[in-house]
Amino acid sequence: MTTHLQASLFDQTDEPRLGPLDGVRRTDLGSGAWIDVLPGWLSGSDALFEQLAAEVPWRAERRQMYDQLVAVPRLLAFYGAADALPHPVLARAREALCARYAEELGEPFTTAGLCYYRDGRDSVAWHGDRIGRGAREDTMVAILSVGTPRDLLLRPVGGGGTVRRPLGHGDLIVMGGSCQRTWEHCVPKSARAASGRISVQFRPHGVR
Ligand SMILES: O=C(O)CCC(=O)C(=O)O
Repeated sequence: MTTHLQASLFDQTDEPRLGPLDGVRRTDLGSGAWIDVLPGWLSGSDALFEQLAAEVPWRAERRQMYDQLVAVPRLLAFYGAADALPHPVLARAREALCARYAEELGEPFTTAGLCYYRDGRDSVAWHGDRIGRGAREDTMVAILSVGTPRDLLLRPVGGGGTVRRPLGHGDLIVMGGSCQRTWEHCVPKSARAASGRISVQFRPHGVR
C-alpha cells in the first residue's frame, strides 16, 4: 500500500523508541472516568507508521446501513493475546503499559486493535468500547497513535462539554475508570488531515 505522511520535524529517528511513562498526566472527567495523556511517548513514530501502513494485513469492513452495505471508513487489524504484534516496539509498549497500570487495572492489557485512517475522510463515529466487559465494568483502553495527528473527541453519555485531544506522532492516551460506560469517543472527519494516522489500542481480555 502506498502511503504519504506529513512527517514530524521533531520525530526524525528511524528506530522507534519508547520513553518513560513518568510524564503521564491524568485528567479527571467526572462520573468515575479519567484520561491519562503522554504526548510523544514513542519517538521514531513516523518510521513505525510507514512500516505498519505497508506491512499490516489491513482489512476493509462493510456494515449495513438501512438497506445498503457501506464501507467502514478506516482499515482494521486485530491481534489477539496469542498473536505476534506487527512490530517489536508494540510488544514493548504493551509490556510497559501492563507494568505501569498493573495495580490499578488488576489485569494485563492483552489484545491490540489497529485502525488506519488513510486521510481526513476516514473516521469513527461516537461510541464507547462496550461490546464486551466495558459495558458493565471499569476498565482501561490505552491508545498509541502514529502518523498525522487527528482529534480524538470525548463527551459524556447524555450530553455535556466535549474534550478534544489531537493524537499522532507517538502520543499516548489511556481512557480509564468508567470512561467506556459513562463517556463516548470519536475521531471525526477532518478537512485538514491529508495523510494517514494509525492508532494501536491495547485492551484487557474481553474488552472490545
Ligand atoms: O483511533 C482512535 O484513536 C480511536 C479508535 C476507537 O475508538 C476504536 O476503534 O474503538
